[in-house]
Amino acid sequence: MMEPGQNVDHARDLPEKRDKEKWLRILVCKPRLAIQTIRLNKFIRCEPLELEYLYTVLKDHELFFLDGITDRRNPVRIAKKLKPQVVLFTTLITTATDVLKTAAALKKLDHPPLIFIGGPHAEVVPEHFFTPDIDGVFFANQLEGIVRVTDCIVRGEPYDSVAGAAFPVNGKFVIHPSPPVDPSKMPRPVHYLLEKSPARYNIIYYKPCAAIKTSFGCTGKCTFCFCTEMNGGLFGARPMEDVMDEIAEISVPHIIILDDNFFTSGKRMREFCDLIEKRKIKKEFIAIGNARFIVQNPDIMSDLRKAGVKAVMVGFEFITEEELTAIDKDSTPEDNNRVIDICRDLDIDLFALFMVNPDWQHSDFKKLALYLRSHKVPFALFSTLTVFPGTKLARLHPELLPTHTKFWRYDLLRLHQKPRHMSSTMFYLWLFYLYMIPGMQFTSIRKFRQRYGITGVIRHSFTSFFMGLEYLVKLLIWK
Ligand code: B12
Ligand code: SF4
Repeated sequence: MMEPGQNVDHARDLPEKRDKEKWLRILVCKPRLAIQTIRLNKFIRCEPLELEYLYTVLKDHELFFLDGITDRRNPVRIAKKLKPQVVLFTTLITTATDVLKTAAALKKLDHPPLIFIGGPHAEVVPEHFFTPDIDGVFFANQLEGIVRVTDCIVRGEPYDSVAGAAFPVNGKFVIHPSPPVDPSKMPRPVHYLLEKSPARYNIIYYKPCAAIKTSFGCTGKCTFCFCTEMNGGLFGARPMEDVMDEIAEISVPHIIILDDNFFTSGKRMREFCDLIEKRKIKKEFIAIGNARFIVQNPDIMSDLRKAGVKAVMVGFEFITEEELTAIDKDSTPEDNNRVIDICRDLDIDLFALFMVNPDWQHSDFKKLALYLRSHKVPFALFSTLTVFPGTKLARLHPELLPTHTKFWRYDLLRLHQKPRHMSSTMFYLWLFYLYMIPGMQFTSIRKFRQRYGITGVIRHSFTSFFMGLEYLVKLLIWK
């Protein structure tokens, strides 16, 4: 928990400073992860950029932050002491159940606060939060919306027609549409929490690591993907000069770029490289990007490497043409193979993201295991193909939508239907086995040794193994 917000003079587009008497006391919560879900904390602790964006636009109020990822205290107990007038929740589908329960408990306090919801899940499926305990759900241009609403509250005016949000009127939520955010008008976030405790945030061995977001939405149209539905289904990017100003202010050596696909155009990537050089910025970047761009632009990838892009996360998804076509992925198995070679040649760390399908036979798992070994994939993550509410896949298969409220089940590992050719236990054992393969490869051990020395390799191997075991136990207990 942090002290009430202090003034930082370079945040832009902020409302005029208000009379202190009129400040609101606001508790901003990022919910804890459900006990049943997998915590990546040992390897990944991402800077909570969404909390810092909220800090940036609301910092004239008396703000208290509770980041459930690093602080497991109960928000209701904290609210009892603080008596905030407003509580804000940022939400993913996995935390929706917890948020709704917490909201119900907050409304039973002696001084019940107003409760507003935002974040990725609210952006696409706001209706999951339309309950009597919630006072507003923000789904488009969320930052501008919350500034408008808090201003109205301070002035004692009604706020229930603010665009980009839904508010209850006579017990029924009324939706007020808004175009998505205009990235060129977004405030530059103040990396307040990072600068306070830089050592707290890391992406594997990139430590300390900051997070930035240079664009919103994705140009890809993969059927299973939630990201392509975000930002009103459109893609919008911040001006690169503005991004550079943000990077120049960050004090830590590593930065993860949280764009769903950073590699959207050659022109934008060249601008990034030129500005990094011109401004003499020396940072290491981790970027999320698509295979097709990497394969079609090895020269730009080489420039990006020189500009500091040291690691890429690439959605390989599947290793067969048929499966890639079925999900409307714009890359081929050959593209994925080339990505491995290009990254190896340029000494870029590759984190390959794969999916496993509940319809798979044992032979499909074996094929993927063989692929990982023969292509020496150094780092990989595996998700179970999941039908997320709000996606194209959900529209195609409405019968697979949740009939329960255990939203924590959407951790991208759990099964939502019985596997077609094996038991659930066998499916999870295969998943566990796949997770163990990349860490045992010589290429990944060598990378860890370069970073940590031999004791680091041993420590990491133990951590990976026991974390894998924790995954397996949790998956088997809460199948
Ligand atoms: C980076 C990332 C992570 C990081 C953590 C990031 C973080 N800051 O905590 C890591 C790798 C740890 C991670 C883990 C997981 N993630 Co993730 N992640 C992402 C990714 C790629 C980017 C997120 C991002 O851009 N954050 C930056 C902030 C600035 O953006 P933002 O949260 O959208 O916030 C903006 C607005 O929404 C607004 N806002 C946010 N909160 C609030 C609240 C209020 C009140 C208001 C007014 C405004 C507001 O402020 C910001 C201004 O732009 C997204 C994809 C995406 N496009 O969102 C997936 C995504 C959010 N993750 C997802 C999932 C499922 C997970 C996991 C469950 C996966 C797993 N295997 O366990 C875990 C759960 C972790 C958790 N905390 O619960 C899904 C969520 C789907 C859903 N329906 O909710 C996404 C959309 C990916 C996908 N394709 O499905 N993730
Ligand atoms: S899987 Fe990747 S490329 Fe496809 S829509 Fe999602 S973020 Fe975009």
